[in-house]
Amino acid sequence: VPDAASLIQQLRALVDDAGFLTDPGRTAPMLRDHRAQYRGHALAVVAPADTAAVSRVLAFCNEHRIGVVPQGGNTGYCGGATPDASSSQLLLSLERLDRVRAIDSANYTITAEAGCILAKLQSAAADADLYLPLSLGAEGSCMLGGNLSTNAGGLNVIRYGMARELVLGLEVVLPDGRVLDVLTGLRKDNTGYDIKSLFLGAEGTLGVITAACLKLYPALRSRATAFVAVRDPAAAVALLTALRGASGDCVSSFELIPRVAVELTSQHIPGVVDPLSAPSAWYVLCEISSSRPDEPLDALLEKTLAAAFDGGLVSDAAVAIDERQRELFWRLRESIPESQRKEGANIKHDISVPVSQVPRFIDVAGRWVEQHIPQGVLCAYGHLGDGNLHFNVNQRAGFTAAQLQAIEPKAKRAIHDFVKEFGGSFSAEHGIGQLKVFELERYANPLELELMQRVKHAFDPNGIMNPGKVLRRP
Ligand code: FAD
Ligand code: 2HG
Ligand code: ZN
Repeated sequence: VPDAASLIQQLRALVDDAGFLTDPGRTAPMLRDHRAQYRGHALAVVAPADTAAVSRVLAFCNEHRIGVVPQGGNTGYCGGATPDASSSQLLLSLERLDRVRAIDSANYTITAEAGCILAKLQSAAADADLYLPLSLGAEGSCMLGGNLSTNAGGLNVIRYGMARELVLGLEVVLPDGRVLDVLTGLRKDNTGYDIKSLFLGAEGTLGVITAACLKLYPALRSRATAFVAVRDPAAAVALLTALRGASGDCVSSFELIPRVAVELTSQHIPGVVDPLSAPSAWYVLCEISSSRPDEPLDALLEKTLAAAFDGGLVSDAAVAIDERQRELFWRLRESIPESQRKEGANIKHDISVPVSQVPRFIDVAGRWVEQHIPQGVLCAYGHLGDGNLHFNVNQRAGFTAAQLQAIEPKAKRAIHDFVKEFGGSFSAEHGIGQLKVFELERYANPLELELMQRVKHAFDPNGIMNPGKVLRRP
């Protein structure tokens, strides 16, 4: 059996010089997760330059039973891209696979490699007068391969779906090093099982995504954005229904924001101010958009808001008058996670229930938080249009992080049990990683879990792909 030093030497020979990372200044941040909840040690850190090099590395790891942890932008919330502490796993960064391979304007597609930063892909599409709708707060650093492997959601799901729904084709390196090339741009292709879809949301446990072909849309030419004080979450849902109806289903974002998030972002994030003059317990940030130029969307939004005001759903609203103001509204929303981090510790629950059930869920689960977590403040916000709330609890002033963290297991159990009662999901968009492996075992449909284990075994019989993530090691 080769020793670690010999394995490292052989791995080094499989990549070019720039692909073998040893500088601790570079590798240290790659060996902990974004929230610094997990720290790992790796046998080696490699960043192959192309698909062929990824293939060589995986074939070698499969032969020697070396666990492989793929990593993109390392912005994931569940520790999925962090190796364990054994120093026996390989960290495989996709960051150098960063080429846009093609844009086919008539086919409305972009083909790009896994290490492309999402914002770069959005810009590439815009340069071709097209639109890539995948958008999330981490878009300046998360990468396409990570987005697809977590089946990321984000801010435009209500109109365009999750990352999965944008994928037409994939290039994937299988654990044994073979390259599965199904990188087509076909919108119609009913030729047997949809194998590629299994890699979407698999969090690197079945293979390594090296490239993808994504759907694009016509560029947006009209847009209206409002920051709205709503009476309560039920009023927010009623406003959503009204806006969907009035706009011909042009709602592209519909985000719920509680007062505490406005306070935290105004306090911690430079440039963020409360857009409205009087405080309100709840707000909505909504956007309607169209690819038709000069559509009077502002007028339509104002008319809908005025009717909601008359109906007692809305107490005040600001419709963005220009791009600067629109950007400020979005900065407030997108910097909520950062402002929470600056405030102190927080417990995250990334949950979803049917949109119609969100108000009752906030009521029931919110009451539980109030009664059982005196050391925490509920900060429930997120993608109301998708029924997805970040039902987070922040550290309350006067209490320590440890005091909040002590209640985390009990809180998680109670909140996730409520989610189950409501027919919801305990992981709406952030995935499982290593954080929620036991939650998956507890709440998944047992037959579905068995099928997942069988799929894992079929794709990765030696168990080298991201061991211990999503599913427990056998
Ligand atoms: P990483 O963190 O590097 O990896 C995530 C998982 O994918 C890991 O399991 C990793 O092993 C695997 N992986 C990475 N690349 C590959 C590959 N090429 N092949 C196979 N497996 C791979 N998420 C949302 O869904 N919606 C949001 O609105 C949202 N907002 C966020 C806002 C902020 C400020 C932050 C910090 C995060 C947010 N996230 C959100 C979470 C995160 O950004 C997403 O999950 C993102 O898609 C992860 O991409 P990444 O490149 O950083 O992946
Ligand atoms: C968002 O929607 C992200 O801003 C982060 O998904 C959520 O930090 C969180 O809980
Ligand atoms: Zn989110």
